[in-house]
Amino acid sequence: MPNPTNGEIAQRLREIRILMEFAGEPFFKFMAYERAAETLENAAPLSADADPTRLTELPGVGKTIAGRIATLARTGTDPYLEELRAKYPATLLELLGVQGVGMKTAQQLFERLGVASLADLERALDEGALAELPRLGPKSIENIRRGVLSYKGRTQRTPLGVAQPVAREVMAYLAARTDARDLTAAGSVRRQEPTVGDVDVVCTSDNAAQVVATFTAWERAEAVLAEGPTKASIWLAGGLQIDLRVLPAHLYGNLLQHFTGSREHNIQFRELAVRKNLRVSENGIVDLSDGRTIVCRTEEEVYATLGMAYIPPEMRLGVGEIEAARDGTLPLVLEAADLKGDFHMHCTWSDGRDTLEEMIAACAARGYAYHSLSDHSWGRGRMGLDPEDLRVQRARVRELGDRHGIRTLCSAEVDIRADGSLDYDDAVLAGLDVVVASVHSAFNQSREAMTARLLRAIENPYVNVIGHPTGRNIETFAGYDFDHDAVFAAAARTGTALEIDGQPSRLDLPSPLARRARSFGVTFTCDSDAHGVGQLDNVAYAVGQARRAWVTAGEVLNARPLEEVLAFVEAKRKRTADVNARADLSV
Ligand code: DGT
Ligand code: CA
Ligand code: CA
Ligand code: ZN
Repeated sequence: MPNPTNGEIAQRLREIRILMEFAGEPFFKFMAYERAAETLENAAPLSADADPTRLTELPGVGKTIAGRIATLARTGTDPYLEELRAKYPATLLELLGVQGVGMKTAQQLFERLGVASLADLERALDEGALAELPRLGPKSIENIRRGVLSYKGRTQRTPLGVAQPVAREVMAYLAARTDARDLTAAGSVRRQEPTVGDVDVVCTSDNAAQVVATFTAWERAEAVLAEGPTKASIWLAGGLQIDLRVLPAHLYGNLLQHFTGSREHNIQFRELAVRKNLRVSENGIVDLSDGRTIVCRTEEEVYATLGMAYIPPEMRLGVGEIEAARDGTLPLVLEAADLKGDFHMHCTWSDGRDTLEEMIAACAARGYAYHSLSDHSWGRGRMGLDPEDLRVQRARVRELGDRHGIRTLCSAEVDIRADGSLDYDDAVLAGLDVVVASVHSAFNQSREAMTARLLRAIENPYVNVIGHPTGRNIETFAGYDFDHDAVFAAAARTGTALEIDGQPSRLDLPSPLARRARSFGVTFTCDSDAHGVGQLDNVAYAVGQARRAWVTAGEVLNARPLEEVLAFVEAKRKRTADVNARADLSV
């Protein structure tokens, strides 16, 4: 174990302090730990063999605490801390972190109701058990209920796929019931972060009070956290917070830019402004040479005032976009309207909810020029298509595509087995128009094995797209381990596209990796991975992630006309055949 830092030791001292207070120790005793924690945070780093007698020279550190600090520095823990931990579950700290739950209330909850965690507290609230406690009126109980929501909101991030529809829903509600204009989601939702802390919505109105009142009266609002003349915050069931701000119309550009963030982007933006003798704030841009304030109706004006290109919100991450916009090298990123099709979707033939014809009709209705049906292959335990099914589906696909006026490509999402071989043999794959291959099993292989597995799939002449390349789940799994650069290089060299999967739980490739893949010259696809008609819209999340990665339309296979897609497939088959022919000659 590495040496604990001063900060870590201070954290343990605070844990002791909280548990002592909880145990009913006298004020002066536990506060000594608080003071010692503060001292340590401001002291020179301790070594593991810190001498207890020297430690008493630190301000506010007596003999007992000096001994504990020395033990903590040496071992990372302390007998007294362990004694307290044995008596009180660690989850008590959650309870004490809830606004509205003071020390006294926490003690009562623990001793009388056996409430020792956030989950216990939620259960007790639901059962109405808190009303039994003395000195806890309905108002305090309501405060605790809000505190629980807030605690969860602070500690749990919400998937974009949940937050974005909520943002749309509340904006539609406000648009219908008030005179709010310029309704826009700001913050992390606008930047299309895979998960969000809270939802920010901004608008303009001549009647801010009415907009705020309508917002706080929304039927989905579980509790109102704050309400002012031009802003309010509500919580929904489950703890998702929505912040609303009603902005003056003439400052809309400045404020939207401010509330879109990211913080890093805004900091860099302001630094650049200062170098141009401009001071940026949410209330306008002050020209320091003459004291004039420039207010902007649109965000475009904000960026133009600083002499730079407009930066799309998804790119505002503080990762070089400011410099690129200043230098005129910011790429023109993919837009939803660039997409001409979608390569990844399932129907009832495998694990989709809607029929083949429903999926095809829905793709035609979206105005796609083409799309491909990519049901699962048969090797997995769940339903998948065997080669004969696939042959039958292929005939149906042609006929239904014609009927609905769209070119439906016959495809499959073929499992990449643990050894990198594929679930269909080459003769079957050769009969498909385009092939998606994905890893759905054996995620815990070694880095070497997983890299070799992916490379072998990429080398297959019939594999055109690697589906959800990292296998991550945005809430539960970071993705399997493999050599990203080796895979990106092979994908670029062989003409194999890497998918940006728009299913909200996946968003895979993750945008930082997609940005890296760009530097290898990789071609991407932006797909919905829809398992039903309603999920075809997921492609918008894929576009959002592509934009975060600076991906341009030229780099996206399904932004190209059908002939180019077919040529991409043909080129790989031909290239591999040529390589094999050359290999045969040299034998
Ligand atoms: P989140 O909610 O954690 O997913 O991330 P954001 O970016 O939505 O953060 P949030 O909701 O706290 O604030 C929205 C935007 O407002 C943020 O991206 C930038 C701006 N903002 C908020 N507070 C501050 C601040 O203290 N300083 C600066 N410079 N900007 C802020
Ligand atoms: Ca936010
Ligand atoms: Ca916020
Ligand atoms: Zn899949």
